[in-house]
Amino acid sequence: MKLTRRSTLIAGASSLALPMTNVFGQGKAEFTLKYANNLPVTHPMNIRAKEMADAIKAETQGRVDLQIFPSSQLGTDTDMLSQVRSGGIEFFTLSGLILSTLVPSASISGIGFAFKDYDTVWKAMDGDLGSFIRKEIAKANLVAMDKIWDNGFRHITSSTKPIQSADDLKGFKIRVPVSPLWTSMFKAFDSAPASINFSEVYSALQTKIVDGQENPLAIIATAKLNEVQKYCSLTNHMWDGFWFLANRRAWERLPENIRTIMAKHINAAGTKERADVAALNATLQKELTDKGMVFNQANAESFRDRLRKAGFYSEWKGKYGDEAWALLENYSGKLV
Ligand code: X2X
Repeated sequence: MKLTRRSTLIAGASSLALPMTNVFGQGKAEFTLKYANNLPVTHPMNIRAKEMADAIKAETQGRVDLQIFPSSQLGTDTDMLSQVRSGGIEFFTLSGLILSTLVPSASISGIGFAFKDYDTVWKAMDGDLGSFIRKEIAKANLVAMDKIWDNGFRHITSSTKPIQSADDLKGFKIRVPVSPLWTSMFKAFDSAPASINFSEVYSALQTKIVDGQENPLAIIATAKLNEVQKYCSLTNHMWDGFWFLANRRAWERLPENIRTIMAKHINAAGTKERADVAALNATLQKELTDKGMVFNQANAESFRDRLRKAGFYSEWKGKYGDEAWALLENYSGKLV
């Protein structure tokens, strides 16, 4: 699977796509592999991925060159999901909720207000809920690494008004990622959700196609969404994480010792990224406030209540089925 520099452009939507290079130089590796994601280079995901690629190159004595394409350089999440399925790219990190367009049960970890804290998230995702989802992902010919990377607990931002309670979401024009669960949740709030890939979010907010969006603080800050959003309402309405996915054929073509080294460094980087995101989320409110963002604590109970009354939980329990729902409720407590 020798890939030339030229062939790296085939998958690219733009000839300007350039991988983040690493310290060992280019062109001599036996395996040149592409890892793409949708986040800015300054997000912990890309900082840890860069370290990880260097560590993989070092431990394989230069046999593996893992090239990183951040910031949706190779296309939107929807495009990159097709590319990792076809083998146009070998690796891709994707929210389980967006992955659910291919693997329906992968969105279950994003059910509204399911996890009360990170402790519970990691118990579930490193435990039987996560392994259930990984098995479902495997059926779609993708390999999910053991450790899911953190995106974080999500909060709602707006250019027009603070969101204090569920009533404020009525008719609210909000961008959501491309995923049936996200659309369903904001419809349950009576909002007007618009499915937009992350690469288009900044401009959609800037041109007021939508008035708000929702994301963890680490993304609001690194993607500079505070430049186009005034209010940030701390809703913690769901947790989201990124599965580190590999194209199965490309993964199985690698020698076993290379796979072992790569999996070790990828999972270690994911674990460090989790700690980075948690640390950032603890400090970013102040930094964003200093830049002019106005924060408020939202009334979480009013949102949960609205979801219950709209039949959101019972609808999704029916879709996932009793087995998957029971795995979730082991960590979330009774939701229906
Ligand atoms: O698209 C988003 O909002 C993001 C960056 O959080 C995801 O990848 C789900």
